[in-house]
Amino acid sequence: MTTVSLIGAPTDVGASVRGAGMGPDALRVAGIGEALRAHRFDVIDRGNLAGPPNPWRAPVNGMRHLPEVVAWNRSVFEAVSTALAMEHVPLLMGGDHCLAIGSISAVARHCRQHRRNLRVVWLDAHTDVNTEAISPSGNLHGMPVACLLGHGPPDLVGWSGERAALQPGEIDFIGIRSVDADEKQAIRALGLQVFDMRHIDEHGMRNTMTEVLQDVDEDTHIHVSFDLDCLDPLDAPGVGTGVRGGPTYREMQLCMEMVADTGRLRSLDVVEINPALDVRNRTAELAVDFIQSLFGASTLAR
Ligand code: 6HN
Ligand code: MN
Ligand code: MN
Ligand code: MN
Repeated sequence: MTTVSLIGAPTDVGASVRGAGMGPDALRVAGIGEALRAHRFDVIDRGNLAGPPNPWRAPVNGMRHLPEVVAWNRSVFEAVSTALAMEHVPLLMGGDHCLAIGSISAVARHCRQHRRNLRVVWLDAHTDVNTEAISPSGNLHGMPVACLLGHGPPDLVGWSGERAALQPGEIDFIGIRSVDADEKQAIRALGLQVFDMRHIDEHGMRNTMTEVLQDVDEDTHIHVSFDLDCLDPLDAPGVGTGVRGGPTYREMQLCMEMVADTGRLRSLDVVEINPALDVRNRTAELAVDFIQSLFGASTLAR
């Protein structure tokens, strides 16, 4: 039986809107553990990691709260590494999206040690490829992908054992509709594969996901990094940086189902749920709904 390790990281140090630190408990209240157990997973809730409070300061050298972001990511890196070493599926409950640095660095190191191919599926309205030199906000939740590709402050780069935890060809972005001007240049320079909303409009989610998952094989470890602002804010109001025009409920379900069908999902981030902005925990409940599909609940054959 597969064991899912729930890891809470209650912080919003990477954002400039407060509230994402309450995400882990919102997911627990929405029944994340019970939902996975109902689908016959073993679930261990590791509780919440500890870390520094949000000091609520202005950016320094283009980055807000760098020491705090480093500290939180260190804890996430350790916890995710521990879960992977036990062959559990780590499910990181954020927190803001800066935590993907620690989470995916741990996954990348694990994949290299075990000679597995890594595929990261980044579900987000944003690409999060800013660096401290080009970020308009200084918020580190807009920079995790750049750090994972080896472009960021020394303190946030190289944790996987190599300068770049990820190669550009190992990550695909889905649902994108908000990219900053200089961030676009960075995406082009890096050669990243971005399936933006325009692509989904024109080709549909089915063709998009077929392309994303085409080279997945039995040695592939799929990591999904699920930023809830990928969804339309009409469906998921509890996010700090919502952008209208996201995938529909069914499009997102199909995306999750097609990942589930591969049988290769091995780790997951669920981030950016902001209960302070939510309506009756709707966003956390929606997240649990999609997570169940991602783990194969809506496939009739299982
Ligand atoms: N997120 N591109 C904007 C920035 O400030 O860099 C927004 C980033 C949002 C990050 O939602 O994970
Ligand atoms: Mn994000
Ligand atoms: Mn986002
Ligand atoms: Mn690709």
